[in-house]
Amino acid sequence: MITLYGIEWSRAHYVLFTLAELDLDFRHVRINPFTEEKKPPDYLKLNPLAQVPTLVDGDLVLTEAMAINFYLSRKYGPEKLWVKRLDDEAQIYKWTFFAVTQMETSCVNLILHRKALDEKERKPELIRLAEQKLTKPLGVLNDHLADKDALVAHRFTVADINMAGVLSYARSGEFDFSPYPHVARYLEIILSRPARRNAETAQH
Ligand SMILES: N[C@@H](CCC(=O)N[C@@H](CS)C(=O)NCC(=O)O)C(=O)O
Repeated sequence: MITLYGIEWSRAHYVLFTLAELDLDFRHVRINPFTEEKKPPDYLKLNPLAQVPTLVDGDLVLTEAMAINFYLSRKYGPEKLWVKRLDDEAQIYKWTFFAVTQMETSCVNLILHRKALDEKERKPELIRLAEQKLTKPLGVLNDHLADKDALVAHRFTVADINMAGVLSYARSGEFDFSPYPHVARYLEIILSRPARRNAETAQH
């Protein structure tokens, strides 16, 4: 039995998208990382950083959302979400690391400082910095997507789940994607997939 820890608006949503694409059965423990729910010793044994998401699948305990998505894709959906050729696999890693290292902090800051935090904790300067930092990587991504609807191998893969998951924080944080029309079109395609919509509403 698979168990996923982490409420749906946390980075657990990257994993919920993958579980839904693969139509997998799982138990969802909706831990809110900003409350005491993440502090019980049993949970800290699974995730010593007291963060979400965490996945448990049999004897495997796995943290880090992107690692979880790679694992689920290779184990349960190699034909659907993974690729056969090593150079395509390398591109899955490249675009996932690109999303996480070049863009994730900025995307999360947009939603935190525009919407999620109490108004008195919001910092407009972090919004400006996030928008500025996104310019270069989004330009690169926009060029890459000019003639395609998927990042790797001309078909939907886990790289798209990871990229769209990260960028969805910017979209919810009211980032203006109009200077990046190919990214905007791509996001619309990926985020309107039925599995993604189901992942947002399903209860497990
Ligand atoms: N690199 C980790 C980051 C996990 C993370 O920061 N999760 C947030 C929620 S989205 C969290 O648990 N924050 C609470 C905390 O850091 O104490 C991953 O991708 O899984």
